[in-house]
Amino acid sequence: MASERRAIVIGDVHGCLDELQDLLRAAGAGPDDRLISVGDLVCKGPDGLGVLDWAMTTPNVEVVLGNHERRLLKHWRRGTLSEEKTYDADVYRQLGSRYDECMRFVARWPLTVSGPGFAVVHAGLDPEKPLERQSEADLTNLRRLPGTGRPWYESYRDERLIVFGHWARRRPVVRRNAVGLDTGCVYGAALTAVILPERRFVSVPARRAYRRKEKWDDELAEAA
Ligand SMILES: [Mn+2]
Repeated sequence: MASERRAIVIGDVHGCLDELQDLLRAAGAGPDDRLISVGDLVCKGPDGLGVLDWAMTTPNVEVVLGNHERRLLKHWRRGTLSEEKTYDADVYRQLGSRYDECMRFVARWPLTVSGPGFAVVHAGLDPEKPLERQSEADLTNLRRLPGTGRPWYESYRDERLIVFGHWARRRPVVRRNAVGLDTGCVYGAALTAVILPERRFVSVPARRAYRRKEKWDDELAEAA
């Protein structure tokens, strides 16, 4: 019987190319694996162009749109440059003359990527709606549900495993039907991937802290 193709879902890279390469090595990633990024390949970290280059030139890579790419894309489509975040200028500097080429590439990224029994989104979803009816804003930005203020995944009841990033914790969120992979590499913690269907976690330490983080939201990861 042919074994199911592995999917290696990779947490928020934020320009940390060295750690991405460490992680791919640690996971034993090869050309037969599906490599799926939760998005936010760029911004905050040192080498956004290097990471985009990896995604552009590696045929088995799929990326879902992150909130940072969504912001860059919105400005690119308007013909403006974003000044919404202090680090946006760094991204433009990193992309340099390849800015247009990079934005054309990012413009093709979907909001979700699916596989057998799982779906990957950048941030979260409204537990009351099917995946096909989620808003772009929720998929790229949602952390806590309006009203209760609780994390979206605590109210998510579906069987389908949702793998997400966006919410940096020192440890991954691991639940029956939801896995959160942002372990704050850009803040000096770790870059994490989950290998499906076996659900094996692989993590590599950040080589250094590229940005400071004042406070970590770890309390809920502990409770999960
Ligand atoms: Mn994000």
